[in-house]
Order: sequence, then structure tokens, then C-alpha cells
Amino acid sequence: MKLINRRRRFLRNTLALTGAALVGGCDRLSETDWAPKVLDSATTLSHAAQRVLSRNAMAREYTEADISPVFRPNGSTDPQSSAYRTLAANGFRDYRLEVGGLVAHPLSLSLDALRALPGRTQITRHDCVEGWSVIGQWTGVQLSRVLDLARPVAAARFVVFRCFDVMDDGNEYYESLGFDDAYHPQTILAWALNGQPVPIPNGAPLRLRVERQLGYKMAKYLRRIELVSTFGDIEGGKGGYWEDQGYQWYAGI
Ligand SMILES: Nc1nc2c(c(=O)[nH]1)N[C@H]1C(S)=C(S)[C@@H](COP(=O)(O)O)O[C@H]1N2
Ligand SMILES: [Mo]
Repeated sequence: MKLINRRRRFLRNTLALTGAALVGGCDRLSETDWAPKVLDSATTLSHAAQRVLSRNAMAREYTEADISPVFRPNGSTDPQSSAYRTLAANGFRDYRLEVGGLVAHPLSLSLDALRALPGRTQITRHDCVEGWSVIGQWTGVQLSRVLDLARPVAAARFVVFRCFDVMDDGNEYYESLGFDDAYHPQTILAWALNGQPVPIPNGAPLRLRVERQLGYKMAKYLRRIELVSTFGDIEGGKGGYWEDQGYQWYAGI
């Protein structure tokens, strides 16, 4: 057996038995080619074990040379709600992101206010559940910074994202995250794609990036962020538009 295979098998077994013990090594693991295959085996672990394993893990980041020529848009690409049309017609100058629900300090943030917060730029791969991927560079503010300003109260357990677009069945797109992903350093509210304002097809003026989960978690056309204790009483009760159609709430890659 080649050494690499032996290491792989060893790691797979180790992960399966003591996933939590390896948390400290995840950043290093993710820099190697074989790490994604090893981490794939984590999908056989229980959800709870996977969360412990991945709490601090970073999604892989790429170089400018890896950026896809076109960032393929998917789902809604041109929202028609009158609120959105009005904002778009004015170049989103009147846009405000509302932050409310179980917070001590509700917010209403303009794009300038969001851009004035410390930013993060990351080149990441977007994986759609349909089986295609694209790589793009995203710039925005870490969601954790916005949450720190809003100060979630103790009862808050999930972050819900409300969007401007209405789907074919008449329901608004929405999504939700637990606090592990909400406070993850690569979870950002992005206002730029590849150095330009986010184009309308990709979620203008502000969209979520959650780099360790599948594309449908990354709500575009953000209207409002709500802190809640449960999402069971929102829309279909499963935590997101696609979750309400049967997709998994935790869409780990
Ligand atoms: N508001 C909203 N967000 C959305 C969607 C959508 O239809 N509406 N589609 C999701 C899906 S399935 C994917 S793959 C990505 C697509 O992002 P992109 O258009 O920038 O490629 O957005 C996600 N976020
Ligand atoms: Mo998707």
C-alpha cells in the first residue's frame, strides 16, 4: 500500500472514530489535495459530529487565476417585486438592510454603512446542488460584524435571511443559518463580485456567502435579517425556500 493511501485510510478511520479530536488540524488539512476526499467521508458521520468536526474549518480559497470567466447565475436572476424594481431603478442608492428580531439593537444599514465596516475578500468555489461549480471573488462584510452591532439576545439561535424575489409558487425566497455558520469568518454579506458591484443576476445589491455549504443556502437579494429562536413558524417551517421543498437544511459540501 502506498504511503498516501495508508494515511488516507488512517485519517478516515480516525475521523470516523474521533472527529472532534482533529478540529485543530482542519485548516492544515484543507490545504492539501486529498483533504476534500477525507472530509467527504465526514458526510457519513452524524450531523452533530460533522458540526463539531467542521466548526472551525475554512473552505478552500483560490487564486485570481482560478476565477471563472462567467459566474453562472441560477434561480431568480431578475426579481420583479415592485420594491426591488424601485430600488434597482435608482441604482440601489436607497437600499437598506434591515436587521431585527431577537436583537438588542435593530439596524437599518445603507450600502455605504455596510461598505464602511471592515471588509473581507475571498476567492471561493460555488457548488450548486444541480452539479456545477464556479469560482468567484467576493467582497463584503463578515456577518459576525453585523451581528455584533445588532447584539442578538440570549434566546436567539438562528439567523433568517429574507429576500426580495418571489418564486414561481408565490413564496418569497428565504434561508437560515445556525450560529456556527453565521459567525464563521468566511460567512459574508457580499456587495462585490470580482471587484464590481454584485450584478443583478447574482443577487444585487447584497447577497450572502456561506462557503462551506451548497449554493441554495447563499441567499441573494437580501432584504432583511431576522434573529429567531426557531424557524418552525416561518413559511413552510423547514428553514428555507428549498428546504420547504425537501432539501436538507444543513447543506454541507
Ligand atoms: N434570493 C435567492 N437566492 C438564491 C436563489 C434564488 O433563486 N433566490 N438561488 C440559489 C441557488 S440554487 C444558487 S445555486 C445560487 C446561485 O447564485 P448565483 O446566481 O450567483 O450563481 O443562489 C442561491 N440563492
Ligand atoms: Mo443551486
